[in-house]
Amino acid sequence: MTEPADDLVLVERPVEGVAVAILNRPRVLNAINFALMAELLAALESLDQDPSVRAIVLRGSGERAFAAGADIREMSGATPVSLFRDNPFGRWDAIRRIRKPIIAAVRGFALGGGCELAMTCDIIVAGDDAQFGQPEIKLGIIPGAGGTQRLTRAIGKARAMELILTGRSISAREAEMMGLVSSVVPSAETFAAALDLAARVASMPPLAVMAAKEAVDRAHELALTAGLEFERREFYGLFASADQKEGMAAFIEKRRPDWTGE
Ligand code: CO8
Repeated sequence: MTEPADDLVLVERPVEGVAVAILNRPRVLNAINFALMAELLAALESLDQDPSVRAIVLRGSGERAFAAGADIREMSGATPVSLFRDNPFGRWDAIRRIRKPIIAAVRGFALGGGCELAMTCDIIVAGDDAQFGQPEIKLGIIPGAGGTQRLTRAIGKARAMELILTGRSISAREAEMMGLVSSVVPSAETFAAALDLAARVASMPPLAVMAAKEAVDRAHELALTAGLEFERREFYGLFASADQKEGMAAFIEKRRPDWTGE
């Protein structure tokens, strides 16, 4: 099912358990304006509530870009007052709270806010034509939606500092070598590879998937002892689920498990 073509975000359901959200401003390389971000958040929150969705793929429309950043034309008119009053970046915090895994399928440019959006996802699958970067410095600003924090955590201080201070973009291969992306595939296969990965995640028990996402996310935020405690509580908690009983029974009985999400 595809929404009307003038939507800024399209939602499709190509395979069972997986939803695809598509940034749909191809003429401006899917530049992220405030309205697109509002639509994206609404779409993701709705998919997060839908029990038939177990994993989400996020991609750009067209072949040239995932997203070439915040919409510079729109952003150029912002003032500290308008930004503080409207708090458009507050939506980024809400995306972080989506509990289902989101896989970014990146072809072409993922720059500025586009790179930040990809990094807000849980896994990045890159086409070999992908370019990642935080070029904000060339506009007289700095990354504002997590770039200084997430890129540093992903690739380390020295490399993040170099990229953010110079605005240099990196290729998909460099991004893979630095640990920013989980895999690089031929560009034409990017979406299919992300979809395949999402389908594999969607075939796993959904409570355990959400718990695992939460626990891995905590690794970025908590000291080791607190993170280990969090993991242990999630682990213990899953023993209250029907899927834990089913998963272990299926192993012992040498059959495929039938997950209920309960
Ligand atoms: N904003 C608005 N329009 C854009 C953007 C953008 N970020 N990127 C591309 N476009 C438009 C171009 O203006 C052009 O439109 P038109 O045909 O009307 O002139 C069209 O897309 C095609 O782009 P180009 O002709 O420039 O294509 P090229 O192949 O020559 O170049 C590039 C591609 C290298 C990607 C080039 O377009 C570029 O440098 N774009 C800007 C990249 C950039 O600086 N991004 C960072 C923006 S700042 C930011 O993201 C801050 C994040 C803050 C938080 C996020 C909040 C949402």
